[in-house]
Order: sequence, then C-alpha cells, then structure tokens
Amino acid sequence: MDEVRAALKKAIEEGVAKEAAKAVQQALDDGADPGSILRDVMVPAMDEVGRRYECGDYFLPEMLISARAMKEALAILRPKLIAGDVKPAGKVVAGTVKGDLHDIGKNLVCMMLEGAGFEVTDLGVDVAPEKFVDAVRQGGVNLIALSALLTTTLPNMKVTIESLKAQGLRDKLGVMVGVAPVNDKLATEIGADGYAEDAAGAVALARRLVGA
Ligand code: B1M
Repeated sequence: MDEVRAALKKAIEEGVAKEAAKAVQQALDDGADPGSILRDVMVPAMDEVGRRYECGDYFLPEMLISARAMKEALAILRPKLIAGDVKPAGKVVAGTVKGDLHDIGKNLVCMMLEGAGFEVTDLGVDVAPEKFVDAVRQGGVNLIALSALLTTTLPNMKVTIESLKAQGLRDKLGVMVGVAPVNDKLATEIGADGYAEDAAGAVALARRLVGA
C-alpha cells in the first residue's frame, strides 16, 4: 500500500476526520481509482475498527469518531462514485431498519445505486416498517433495499417485508437485503428476493431484480 493509502487507512482507523479527508483528496489527485480507494482502503479500515472494538481495544466513542472520519472521506469520494453517463434503471427506496443506527454501508449502497442510474430515496436509519410502506405507496417504486448491522435488528427486515405483504405491496416490488449475518438462504427465509455482500454486489442484484 502506498503512503497516501496508508495515511488514509490510519486516519479512518484512528478517527482523524481532517486527515482522512486530506488523504482521500490526495489519492484522487494522484489519479487513484475511486472504487479501489473505497474497496481496498476505506472498507478494510472500518473492518479493522470493528475488530478493535470486538477485542476490547476500542469502545463506542472510538467507533463513532472513526465512523465520522469515514463519512467525511466518503463525502469527497461521492461525486466520483456517482459520476458517469447512465440511463435511469429504476426507483429504489432504501433504509436501515428500525432500531439500527448504522448507515455507512447503506449510504455507500445508495451512492453506488445512484451511480448505476437508479433513482434512490434514502429513508435514513431506524426506519419503521410503516415508513417503508408509506414510501412505496407514493408509487413508482421498483425495489426496496433494507440494511441492518445488528443481530438484534435483523428480525426487523422480516417485519418490514411482512408489513409490505400485509398492505398488498410486496408482490409489486423487488426486495433486497444486506449486512448483519445475512446470506442468500436467510434472505429467502425472511421473504426477500436476494442478498448482496457489498455495494458492488448490491448494484448487480438491483439490476437483476428490476431486469435492467
Ligand atoms: Co456498531 N456494531 N454498534 N456502531 N459497528 C458493529 C455492526 C459490530 C459488528 C461491531 C462488533 O462488535 N465487532 C456490532 C454488531 C454485533 C452484532 O450484532 N452481531 C456492533 C454493535 C454491537 C453496536 C452497538 C450495539 C454498540 C453499543 O452500543 N454497545 C451500537 C448499536 C447502535 C444501534 O444501531 N442501535 C453500535 C453503534 C455504532 C456506532 C454508532 C458507534 C457506529 C455507526 C455509525 C454509523 O453508521 N453512522 C458503529 C460502527 C461504525 C460499527 C462498525 C465498526 C463498522 C460498520 C461500518 O460502517 N462498516 C461495525 C463493525 C464492522 O462492521 N466491522 C459495528 C463499513 C461499511 C462500509 O460496511 O456496513 O458492512 P458495511 O456495509 C457494506 C456491506 O455490508 C454492504 O455494502 C457495504 C459496502 O460494501 N451493504 C449492503 C450494506 N448495506 C447493504 C444493503 C444491501 C446490500 C449490501 O442491500 C439492501
């Protein structure tokens, strides 16, 4: 890993937002591929933060400041990730399910979907099933994208899908899920159409589900 990438990784891991922003800008100025900066440096940095939290080296505040650094760096990367000449591919409503405040991965998925030509309505975090239902009722929605990072909020994906079913809206939509300990089998069990492991996989899955 070159010096700039190493500085970016360290800045995110240690939660130094200003340095992270500077390093990501430097990497872009040096001509680095935005997708590679994200995949090979920024996402692994957050994984390392998770590892440190898991083994007790980091606590909640450290995790939080790392998340802020990641967000600042992402804000700089965003225009590059969504740039490109793309035709409309479908309308997506995205959100992190009720009880869950994690949004970095979901934001990334939204960015990548926008970059791939989807029109995305991001409902944010801690989104109650009724909010998804309301958004779908507005009309024209092809796909719902549900995110959850906690084992405790994973069931709320199912609750959300059940709410859509109860309102007779489920069959008109594709539903994709990501994160937490989800896989294709579990996705099917909770009533979704598919699972994606990362943001690039989310784009491929979204395209498949809307037939784009
Ligand atoms: Co929390 N947290 N956290 N956290 N946090 C995890 C998830 C955890 C695994 C850490 C750990 O123990 N190792 C653990 C969950 C354990 C579990 O349930 N099994 C955990 C915990 C326990 C908690 C709290 C309960 C801690 C506490 O309070 N004691 C608490 C819960 C708060 C709540 O939500 N109610 C909490 C809080 C927080 C912060 C607020 C401090 C902060 C979030 C800030 C924010 O998001 N704005 C935070 C963070 C930063 C993390 C870790 C370190 C990093 C998450 C992240 O942003 N990763 C995380 C550990 C980890 O994941 N390694 C952890 C980077 C991001 C790019 O990856 O989100 O996986 P990811 O997204 C990927 C893919 O998964 C995929 O694409 C993305 C890009 O490739 N993807 C999708 C995402 N959404 C998708 C949707 C799709 C498809 C693909 O289709 C719809």
